[in-house]
Amino acid sequence: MTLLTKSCTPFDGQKPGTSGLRKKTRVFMQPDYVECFVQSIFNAIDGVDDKTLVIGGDGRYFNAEAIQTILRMASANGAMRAIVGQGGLLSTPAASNLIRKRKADGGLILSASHNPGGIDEDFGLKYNIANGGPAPEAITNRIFEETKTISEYKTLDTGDLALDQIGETSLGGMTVEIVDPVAEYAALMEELFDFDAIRALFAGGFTMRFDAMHAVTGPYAKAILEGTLGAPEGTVLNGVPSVDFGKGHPDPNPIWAKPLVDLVMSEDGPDFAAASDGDGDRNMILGQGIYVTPSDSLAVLAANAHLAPGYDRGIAGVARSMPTSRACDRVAEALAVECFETPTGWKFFGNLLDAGRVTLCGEESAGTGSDHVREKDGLWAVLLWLNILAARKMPVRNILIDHWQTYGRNYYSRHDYEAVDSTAANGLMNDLTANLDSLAGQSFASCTVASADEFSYHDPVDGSVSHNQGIRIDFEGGGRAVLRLSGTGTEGATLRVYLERYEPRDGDLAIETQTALKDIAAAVAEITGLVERTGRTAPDVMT
Ligand code: VG1
Ligand code: CO
Repeated sequence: MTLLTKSCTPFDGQKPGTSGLRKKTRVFMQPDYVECFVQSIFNAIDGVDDKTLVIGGDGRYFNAEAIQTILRMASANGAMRAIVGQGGLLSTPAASNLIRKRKADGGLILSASHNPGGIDEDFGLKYNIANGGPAPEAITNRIFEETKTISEYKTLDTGDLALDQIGETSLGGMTVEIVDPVAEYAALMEELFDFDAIRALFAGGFTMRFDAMHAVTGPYAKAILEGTLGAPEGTVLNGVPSVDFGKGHPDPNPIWAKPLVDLVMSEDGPDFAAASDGDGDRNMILGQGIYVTPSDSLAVLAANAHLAPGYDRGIAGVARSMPTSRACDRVAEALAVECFETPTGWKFFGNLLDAGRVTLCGEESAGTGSDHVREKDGLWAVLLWLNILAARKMPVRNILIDHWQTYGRNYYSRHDYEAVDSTAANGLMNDLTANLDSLAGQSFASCTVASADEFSYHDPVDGSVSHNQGIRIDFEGGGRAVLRLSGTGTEGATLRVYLERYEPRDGDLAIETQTALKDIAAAVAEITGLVERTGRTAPDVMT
């Protein structure tokens, strides 16, 4: 086996976004593309000599090929050990857990999350640090700088390694350890939750459906829900991972997981339903006849986490991304714990979790998690809900109603305008930014702007500052709109408009969500000239 140093020329645009580098699969498949990015990661972290890396992905098209490339390069760059999920599979939270449990120096996770997979769809790659979380901006910026000047990479002239047998083999001087992707993760879940209570819940006839959307959580959900917890076979739907996610869009929201939503909305639907995304870090929660918005889910979990053994001493604090509704802020206030507002993307929670300032965190984009790993965790959220349902012995709907009657209700919805012309989307955001200072006091579609600003985050742990993290418009009476451009899209620009309105606990708690937010949506359209600029009269997705 020969060590090769190959010369290469930099590719444009290898800039990690909200969650790593995401591009069309064919972009990643260009000769040297993965190699240039991976060598740039290695260079940015002062090499991988003698290091241990966790490597795995969500199983999408090109996952297996990219892993072989990464393994050859890790070995050629002097890594000591690579811990790889069997068949190249690891959910994002399971990878985070493995990095922590095995005290690895970092990990490479291959995923484009909720985006479709296939040769004409999306692919992604990101680097996680030793705490198990996505690399913070200081590192992703360094990676990007490296990609601009990369001139050579190291690899081996070997063939592919079989990844289907659990155990150790070697590749050059590096040990490759192939592990069961589920085992360590399942053990962690058992430490956090009252499995006996959940087992009793299922034994008592409680029904559930978990839609794995043909993505990575299938084996995890089958092992834990149907295996350990005794839910009947058939509880897990679409549980076999496939490279193109059954040609679907593995995004657990009411649009892409519509069959599941239809099922729980029907009269004889299950008591509880949930879904996860391509890489297993997102979750959607439903109860019979009701959809739980991710922001409400975070608030309910914060208010009830103490019912699970892993959190029975209470929570230290909560953090939410800026566009996430402020429902959890009210819970934090009632619990007298700290509440933090961070930019979009899980990498901003890492410092707060490491410092013990927060126990739970969440994002409106169906991401919830805790200090058990450093990624959001779809199945974890589902199991915490199950633990709460087992403890409180009431339906999801009643838990939500009770929550709103205690804290008031934050009506909330996100409107996405996808594949918008980039120039038009940037123009909209730039002009809005330029006019921000003049908005306060003006009225639009019956809403008066109380204040408007561009969000900058001052990390309270390491003092770093992140600018340009989205625009916040607060309206009189407690309404709010947030606008930002997606950092995970691969086609044109995706404009995200986040709408929120608070209704106190003695107010009307049963308005249809879009109706409740109609005026705020109209005000945003008027302020930004949305229809004229984007040519869209309605969003592509509303969550
Ligand atoms: C989106 C979500 C964000 C999430 C990110 C990664 O980013 O809005 O909340 O952290 O995806 O999630 P953006 O920049 O497109 O809005 V995942 O499940 O793709 O790892
Ligand atoms: Co994801």
